[in-house]
Parts: sequence; structure tokens; C-alpha cells
Amino acid sequence: MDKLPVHSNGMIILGYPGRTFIVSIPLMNLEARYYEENSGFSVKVPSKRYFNKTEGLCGNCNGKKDDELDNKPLSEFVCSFQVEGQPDECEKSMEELPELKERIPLCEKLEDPVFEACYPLVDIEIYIEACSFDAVHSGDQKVAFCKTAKEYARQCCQAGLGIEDWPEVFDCDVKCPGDMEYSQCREGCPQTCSSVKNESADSMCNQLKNDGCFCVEGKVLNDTTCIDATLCGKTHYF
Ligand SMILES: [Ca+2]
Repeated sequence: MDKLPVHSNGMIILGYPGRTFIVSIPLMNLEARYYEENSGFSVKVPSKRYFNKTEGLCGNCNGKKDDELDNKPLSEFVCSFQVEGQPDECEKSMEELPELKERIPLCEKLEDPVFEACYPLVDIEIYIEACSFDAVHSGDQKVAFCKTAKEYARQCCQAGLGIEDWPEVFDCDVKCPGDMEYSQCREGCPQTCSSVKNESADSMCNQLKNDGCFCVEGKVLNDTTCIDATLCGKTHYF
């Protein structure tokens, strides 16, 4: 983690505490993210260049939501991308999941004024349904609610709108380890001993925005803890 960010041939690889990883090619406007906390991933491409040219789980990038499944039932479509195991078993396990019958009242609270400014950027309805589905299947409504709120705020941040107050409004825990602080939507790469040494490469990160745990001002990430930037490269820390 402390070797990151890595800059190579116009590509940036970043790691955030909490094990979020981003691979970005700023010149082409390409970005892939992986979130270890929920095994989530996202891929961002400019639609101008990739309109109707993508395929796979994320859809075909043609601006229409209703044709992503390639005219297949959801289970067949999803399981066709399975890397290991039998397609039959995959489809069966998906069919065993009961359909969502109604929204959970707690999940409907996502429709709160704190998120209102983001509605035009990210559709809140999908998140209320996802929250309800997770709440029913995981059995812990509050955990499902907070995870969904966090993911919604994250998508708003990537759409350009940082929402600072949601954890307090919804009473969700976003604590960070040690002396790190949680930021909803911070610009730039996380500061590490490597980035301190390479300021010009660090400036390539300016377009990136992400939520997560960050070291406080003046400190940088060294492995999994924050140290004073002046101590980078020294063997012993006191
Ligand atoms: Ca489509």
C-alpha cells in the first residue's frame, strides 16, 4: 500500500486505506475501482468514445437501461460471466433468492433532503430497492441501510457532488483506524511516502475524487499507519 501511488505510462494505480484500489488513465478518461469492503467494482469510461462499444456485466453504454441483459433472463446473463463452477448451479442459486415484494420503510428514509441535490445525478430509486433487497436477505436492516447510503454518497462524489453530512443525519458509523479521518469526497491521491518523493506524478491525481480514510494534514501513509512526512525513509519511528 505504501508503494502506491504508482505512475507508469500515463496510468495511475492508487490504494486507499480500507483497501480501495483505483486504476486510472487520465488521458483517456478511463477508471476502474475495486472496493474490498463489499467486493464492489466500478468501471468508468467516456460515453463519447465508448458509446455502444462495451459489453459484459456493466452493460453496453448506449444510454438505454432496458437492454443491458442481452435479451436473457437475469440469472442466465449474470451466470454467463462466471469464471469458475457450473452455470447450472449458479443459475439455481440465483433463482433461490426470493423476489423483493416491497420496500423496507427504513430504506425509504434514503429519500432525505441530505441527498436531494444528488437526485438529478444519481437515481435514488435504485438504491432504495437495493437497500430493501439487502436488508431482507442480510437480516440486518441498519447495516444494509448504512452500506447503501455510503455507496450512494460515493456515486454522488464521483458524479462531482460531495455530500458531507450523511453519516450524522443517518447515524451511520464511518470511523477510521488510528489518527486517520474520514472524508466523503476528497480530491487527489492519498499522500504516501512515495507520493511525497514524486510531486510531479502526484499532480496527475488532481482529477480523481474518492471517499475514504485519509491521514491528517502533515502526515502521510506508511504501510497502514500515518507518520509525519519528515520521517519517510527512516528505519525507526519514535
Ligand atoms: Ca444499454
